[in-house]
Amino acid sequence: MGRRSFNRRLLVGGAVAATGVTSLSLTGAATAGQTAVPSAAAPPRTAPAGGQVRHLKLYAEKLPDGQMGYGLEKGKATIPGPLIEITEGDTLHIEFENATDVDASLHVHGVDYDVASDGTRLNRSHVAPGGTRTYTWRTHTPGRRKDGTWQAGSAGYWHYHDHVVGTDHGTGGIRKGLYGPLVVRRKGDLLPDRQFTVVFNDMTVNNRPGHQSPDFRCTVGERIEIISITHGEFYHTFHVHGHRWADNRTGMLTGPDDPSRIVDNKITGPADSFGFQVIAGEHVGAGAWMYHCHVQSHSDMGMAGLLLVAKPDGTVPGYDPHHPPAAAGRSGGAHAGH
Ligand SMILES: [Cu+2]
Repeated sequence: MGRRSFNRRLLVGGAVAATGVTSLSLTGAATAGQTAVPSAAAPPRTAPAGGQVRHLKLYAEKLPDGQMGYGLEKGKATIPGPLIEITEGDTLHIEFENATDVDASLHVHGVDYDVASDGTRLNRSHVAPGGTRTYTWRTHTPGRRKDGTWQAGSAGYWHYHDHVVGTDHGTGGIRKGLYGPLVVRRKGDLLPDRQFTVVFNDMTVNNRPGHQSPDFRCTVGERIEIISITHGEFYHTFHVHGHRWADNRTGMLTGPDDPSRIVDNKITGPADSFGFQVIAGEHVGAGAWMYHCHVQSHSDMGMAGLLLVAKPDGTVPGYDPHHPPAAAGRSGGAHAGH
């Protein structure tokens, strides 16, 4: 389940059929199931200019285990919800259907919307059970205001979540899994071959029970993108073994003079989000590389999983999937990662 739960993308308004796919990419990156073929010579694809008007249907549902999730099709809700990708300048109309038996909503971070798309009970922008509502997210490019000052664009690693289940702050909805990632690209941003979303929610990763955190699989040389979101009551520190990134908007340096700090660990608090791209296994090779919260008691309690970087033949050196370190917790996975 873990492998299916992290890499779900869909091209809408593009050429890829939607059936059975549970996320939305409007920037042309690889889709789920496609095997990216890394090439050392070919430059990575980049995000095209925005300015499109997009439409998307999104459902909120109760899952069989009592949790809740967002999905692009009925019966296909996931935790986290679908990865939605747009480009600065795009407008996205989301027809949201509340298929749960309680009031629910869709509230987004980072982009532009009016109060009717806020997704809170206080301005009546939530949805009753069985109801639908269209939420509109707008984005803009960076530029100079008329007064000469500079305004930021919408690009970033953002997220969306319910804001009404349980309390007027969506505390119950977030706890049960009503959240998902949103990536807003800037024209020219590099596009990844593969994407993984890691949500530290209370003491879980992606609402999975302790010591059952998802593993993420890729092939050495692929340009992978990790989207990190935090929810719940605690602070966490996201760490991945063998890889490092720039602590800026894209997670990548733009050139030799980019002063962004290089990190391999980042502290996050509730509702924080960030992301980055790395070349899987670059300078370190294929292997079962741990990722985990670096708050020691949190990793001990199971907030740890594996970034499985396979060799081109599909094998992961030192990793035996038939003997997962479940009994001893993911801490046992350290053997595979070292
Ligand atoms: Cu933690």
